[in-house]
Amino acid sequence: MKALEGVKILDFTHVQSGPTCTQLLAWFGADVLKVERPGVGDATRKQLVDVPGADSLYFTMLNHNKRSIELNSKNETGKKILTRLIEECDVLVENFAPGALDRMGFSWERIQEINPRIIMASVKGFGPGKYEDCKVYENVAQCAGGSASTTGFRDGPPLVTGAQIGDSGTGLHLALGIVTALYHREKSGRGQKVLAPMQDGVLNLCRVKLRDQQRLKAGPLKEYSQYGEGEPFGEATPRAGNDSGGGQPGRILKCKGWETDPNAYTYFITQAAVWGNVCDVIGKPEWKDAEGYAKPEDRLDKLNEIFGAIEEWTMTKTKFEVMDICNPLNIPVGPILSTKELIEDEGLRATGTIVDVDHPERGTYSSVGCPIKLSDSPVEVTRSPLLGEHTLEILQEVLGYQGEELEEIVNSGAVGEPKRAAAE
Ligand code: CAO
Repeated sequence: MKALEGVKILDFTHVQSGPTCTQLLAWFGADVLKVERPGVGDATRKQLVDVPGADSLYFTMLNHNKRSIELNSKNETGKKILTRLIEECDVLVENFAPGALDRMGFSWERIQEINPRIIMASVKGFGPGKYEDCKVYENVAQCAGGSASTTGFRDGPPLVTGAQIGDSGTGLHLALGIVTALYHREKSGRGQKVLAPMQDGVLNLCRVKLRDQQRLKAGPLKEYSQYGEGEPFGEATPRAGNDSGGGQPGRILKCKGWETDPNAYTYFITQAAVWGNVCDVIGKPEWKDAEGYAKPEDRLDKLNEIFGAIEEWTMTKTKFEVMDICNPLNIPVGPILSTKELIEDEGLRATGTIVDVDHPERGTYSSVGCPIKLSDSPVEVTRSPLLGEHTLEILQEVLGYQGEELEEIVNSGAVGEPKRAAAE
């Protein structure tokens, strides 16, 4: 039995943030019923298409283990079916633009009236306030949540990150809110509204940058490279390049092959506790006890020289050799792994974090599996549904429609053209 077996999710999500949340719930065993506009579906199905005619990787990689029902939630029959789905489901998850659900006629008050036990979980760009009505995408959230202003180099513009912290990060926050509300319902008997604004989610992930914002009042941030370089601090936490956030100096350094391989780099932390080991490894044993080098605070104005010397050594080794040499010495290092290396990684494949999935339209593709491992609820990744693949199944099995009533629904156009043929 899977952890969330028996939990039914009315999945009204689209694009990335909401779908990552419901995909996690599906992986943990929930029955996720993805409601999609007839004939159109989630817009990502046809975005960034690589195999003509097939659902895109954008869609397939965010919608595993779900069932798809085509439903026009704006016509009368569609609204009737949606009402039945709300009655049957434990959770409604949505990430429409602000107000879209109300415009369909399904306000939180109405939803509660239909099913007082239901949990309604929403991703929005911003929480209540002056921006609450804005539509928001990933990079907007990264910019509004403190990530962009603190990412990049001091002498360059703000940068967005490759990690989708606005979308997938908020999906994670929302999933936690949902399971917490499900746990609460066990005691209260009632559902509740769960809101995960993307700005707030990004800000939560930028917590240490707000720590530094407040530390500025006490003087310059000494662990930032700019302190050692004599550059003054402004009013806000600056962009820290590749400095590490925890107070131990760290940098990204070139490794053997960097001239041709854009990922032949390693992260290298000169942790104070293993300074002696660092000096030995790079062939500078004299720095261990030398005046101006022995104590961490004395090294702050020499970080460029020190990392320069370390880099002369790392450039003689591959990033993996650096790892093999430094790890046993407790020197924290990490190879910069490319997406190609990750997708081929045997270790990640063995744990199911990278999986191969078969798809009837596109053949086999690789995906990121479930990154969270429950010992008693293992995850089996199954392919994403085709548009409306389970419309009839859901109408019959979940909602109990049969005979004439089912025929009427199918003929009403509320559940999509192809299904009419299938029913006949
Ligand atoms: N049947 C009938 N109508 C449907 C439907 C269905 N099954 N599913 C959706 N619709 C309608 C909606 O009701 C809405 O209609 P109205 O505009 O008349 O209210 C319309 O389709 C468009 O929905 P939307 O406004 O959510 O979509 P959009 O493309 O205009 O905006 C996005 C997309 C992501 C910017 C917006 O949904 C949003 O801000 N969401 C919240 C934040 C978020 O999750 N952002 C990240 C997305 S991932 O990058």
